Amino acid sequence: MDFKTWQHVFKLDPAKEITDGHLERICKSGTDAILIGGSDNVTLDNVLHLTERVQHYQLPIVLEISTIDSVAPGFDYYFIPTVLNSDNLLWVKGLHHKAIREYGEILDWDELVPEGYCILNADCKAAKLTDAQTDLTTEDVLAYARLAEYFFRLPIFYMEYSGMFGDMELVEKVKRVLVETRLFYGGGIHSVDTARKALAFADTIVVGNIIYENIDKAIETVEAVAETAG
Ligand code: 1GP
Repeated sequence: MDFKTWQHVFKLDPAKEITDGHLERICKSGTDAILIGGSDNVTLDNVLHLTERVQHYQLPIVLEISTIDSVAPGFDYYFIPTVLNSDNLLWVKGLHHKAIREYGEILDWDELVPEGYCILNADCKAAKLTDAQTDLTTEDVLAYARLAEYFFRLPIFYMEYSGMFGDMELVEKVKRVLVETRLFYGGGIHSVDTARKALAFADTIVVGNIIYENIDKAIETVEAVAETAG
């Protein structure tokens, strides 16, 4: 199992309700992995509860860490965002420093995967929470991508449009400047068509909200992967 081969990931929010039936459909959909993460009301309790339910299925499970208090053992990977377009150092390296100060001795560094986030939707919760500077030109975004690839050597550059479908021309341009760093795209994928468009340029697409709004449409997004592979 290697996250570098994943093309499609469902992001489940531990603060949101999902029925057993819907969870089963998500986990048996053919997606490559389940990512557990959210922006608010993420607690150790709801993370553990959701994780336990997902563990019934033979799928890689990732915890995307948003608060130190809700970190639990037993995941295949821990994705750790560093928000490249935030001027608030807490979200760039402050929380990371705090966590390493506390758990540095016992961490399994091979399980930790840093993600260079570039948050591009000013209205999303993550942008507000992290004071992200979302008013960016193409050159700004390309520079963040190169910063991730060549300066910080991050394994993932994550274009985060959470809640809206992003600028695919920009996604294409970013993909062209990345070599080793994987391009993750998330935001507003709510059909096979939007999944297909994003997957034309991104290495990995992340599908979130639609799971809770229209389960059939969410499941349909996985079809885009089969098409690319074929
Ligand atoms: C959120 O990038 C993910 O962190 C997915 O976005 O919820 O808009 O699908 P959506």
